[in-house]
Amino acid sequence: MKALVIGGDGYCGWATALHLSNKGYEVAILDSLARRHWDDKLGSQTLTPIAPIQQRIQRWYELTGKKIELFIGDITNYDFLIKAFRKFEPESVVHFGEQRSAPYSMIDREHAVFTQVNNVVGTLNILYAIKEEFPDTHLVKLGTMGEYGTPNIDIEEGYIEIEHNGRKDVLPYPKQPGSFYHLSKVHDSHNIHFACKVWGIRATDLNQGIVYGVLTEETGMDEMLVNRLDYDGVFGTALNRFCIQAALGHPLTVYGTGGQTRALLDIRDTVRCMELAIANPADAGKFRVFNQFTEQFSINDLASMVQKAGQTLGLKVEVNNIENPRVEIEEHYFNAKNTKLLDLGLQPHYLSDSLLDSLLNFATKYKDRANLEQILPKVSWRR
Ligand code: NAD
Ligand code: USQ
Repeated sequence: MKALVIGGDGYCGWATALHLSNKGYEVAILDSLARRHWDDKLGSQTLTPIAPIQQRIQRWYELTGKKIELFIGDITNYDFLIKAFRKFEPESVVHFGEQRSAPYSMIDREHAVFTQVNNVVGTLNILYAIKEEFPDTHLVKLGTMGEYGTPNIDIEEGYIEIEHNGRKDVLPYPKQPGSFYHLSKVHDSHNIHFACKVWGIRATDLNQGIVYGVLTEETGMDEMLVNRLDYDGVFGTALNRFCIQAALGHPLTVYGTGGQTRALLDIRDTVRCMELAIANPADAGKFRVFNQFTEQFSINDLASMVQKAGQTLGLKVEVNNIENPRVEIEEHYFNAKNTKLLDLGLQPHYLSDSLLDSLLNFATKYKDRANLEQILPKVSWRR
C-alpha cells in the first residue's frame, strides 16, 4: 500500500511517515519545508536540533533499508502537486500539510489570510487531484477538535441527530472554532464533505486533539531522526510547553483561570491512529469523521501534573496564571465522544508519570538550545 504523507517534515507527519514505513507501507513525503522558514522568520526554533529532511530520510534508509521518496514543493501549486501524484500514485494521502498555529493565524490580517489560503487552497487542490486522476485514493485529512469549540452539550463524532419541529435528520455537528486557523479547518471539512457527496471521493476527517510527547518507536532510534518539539508562544502547545518550561525553570504559563478543557493524545497514538485510518479506508462517497484523542484535561490539570512530576525530579516548578491573550471561555462543560478509533483497535497510551518524566528529561537534555524570550505569548486575539 502506497501512502503519501503531506507535511511529512513536521511534528505529526515525520513520526507518521517513519511509522508507516516501519509497518511496511511504501511511503513518500511531500513538504514545502515552509514551517522551517516560518520559525526562522519568527526567530524561534524547535527545542530539538532537527536535521535537514534529506539527511533524515537517508539515515532512516541506512538504519532500516527502507526508502522514503521525497517531493519538495507547495500543495497550493497544483502543477507541482499533480506531478507528485502522477509519479508516486498514492493509494492513501495523509494530509498534515497546513499552517497549524492558532496564534500565528491571529498575528494580523496577512497571517490570517495566509493561513486560510494555504490551508483551504492546499486541501482543495488535493481534492481536485483525487477527483481528476486518482478517484479511488483515500484522503485522510487532519482536522481538529477545536472545530467544535466548547458547546454546552456533548460533542459527537462529526454528526448529530437533531429533531426539529417534529422532523429528524442527522446533520454535521455545529462548529464554533476559536481562531482563523481553527476556522480554516472548518472550511476544509465543508469542502471535503461536499467533494465526497458530488464526486464520490473517499475521505476521513480526523478531528485531532492537542498532541504531546516527542518520542515514538521510530524517531527514538537515532539522534538524526529526532522529531521537532515546539515550545515558543506561537507554535508550542500546552503540555509540551509546560514540560519544557519546567525544565528551564520558567513558571508555567496558564492563560486566564486555566479552566479551559481540551482533548489530548500522545504522539505514539497519533501515528497508530493514522495507520488504523488508512488500513480501514472510508467507503466511496463517504465523509467519515473520527474524533482523534484519548483523554480530556483542563489546563490547570496539566499544569499541576507537570508541577508534581517536576518536583519528583528535583525541579522547582511554579505555576503562573497570566492574562489570557486569547478570547475563549475559561470555565465550561466539555465532554467529547471518541469511540470510533477505539472500535478500530486503538490501544491508548494514557498520560502517565513515566511519560511526563521522560518528556521532562528529554527537555532537560536540550534546554541549552531554548530562547527564554520566545516563551511568553506575544499574539493577542483582541488587538
Ligand atoms: P507542523 O507545523 O509541525 O507540520 C506541518 C508541515 O506541513 C510542515 O512541515 C510544513 O512545512 C508543511 N506545510 C505547511 N503548508 C504546506 C503547503 N502549503 N505545502 C506543503 N507543505 C506544507 O504541524 P503538526 O503539529 O505536525 O500538525 C500537522 C497537522 O495536524 C496540521 O494539519 C494540524 O492542524 C494537525 N493537528 C496538530 C495538532 C498538534 O498538537 N500538533 C493537533 C491537532 C491537529
Ligand atoms: N494555553 C495555556 N498556556 C499556554 C498555551 C496554551 O493556557 O502556554 C491554553 C490556551 O489558551 C488554550 C489551550 O491551552 O485554551 C490550548 O492551546 P494550545 O496552544 O495548546 O492549542 P491550540 O491553540 O488549540 O492548537 C493546538 C495545535 C493545533 C491543533 C489544536 C487541537 O497547535 O494545530 O489543531 O491544538 S485542539 O486544541 O483540539 O483544537
